[in-house]
Amino acid sequence: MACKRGALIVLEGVDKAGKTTQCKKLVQALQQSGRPAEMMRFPDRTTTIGQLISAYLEKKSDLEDHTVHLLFSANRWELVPLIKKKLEQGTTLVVDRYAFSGVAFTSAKPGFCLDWCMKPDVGLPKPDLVMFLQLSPAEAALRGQFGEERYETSVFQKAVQQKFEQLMKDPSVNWQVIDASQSVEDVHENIRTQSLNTINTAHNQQLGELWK
Ligand code: NYM
Repeated sequence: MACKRGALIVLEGVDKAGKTTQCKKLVQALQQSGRPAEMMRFPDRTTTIGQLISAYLEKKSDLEDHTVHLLFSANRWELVPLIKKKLEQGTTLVVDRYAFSGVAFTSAKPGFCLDWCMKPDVGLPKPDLVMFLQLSPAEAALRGQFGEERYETSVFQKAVQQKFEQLMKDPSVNWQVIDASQSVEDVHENIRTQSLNTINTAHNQQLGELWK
């Protein structure tokens, strides 16, 4: 009997929303309940392309804006064979950022439109569920200072938030907004419930293609 496929679950949101903490907690909870699950994150800074991106984010190098956008996308495409293999094997993937961050961050720069930014990611494996961790800029500020990396300013993050809101209007993607201002445990419970429903339905569905 062919094994049931895993679900592709993505967490998105502006910086400080708690994505990484929640991805880790979700993977742990799924594994503890006997469901194979692994975490992935984008950018994946371990690959050759990921190292170019990492140096750019750390301001150790400069890259032209279109170029770095395409590198972020290439960094997802290079992981597609692995993503498909894991899902086919029945492993659920919990992904910290995906193409939505790619589009939201680049299109927040002057001179970029959503449409151009989406193009390179058209056809990527389509997430079965995208949870947007919603946190107001004021609440994000209460969680402490931004780091030193590129894009980590409140002005830019506000622009990114607006781009995410535009992307969330697209009904072809299964968006769920999660109130990230609650306690870590309450947010986790919400995310876990949504994920379990998705894992159960993804079993019987074919993996889709994003924005196609
Ligand atoms: N980012 C992330 C992009 O600009 N484009 C992308 O495609 C992705 C996946 O990189 N500020 C930005 C968002 C973040 C930064 O940070 C990665 P972190 O802390 O590794 O998630």
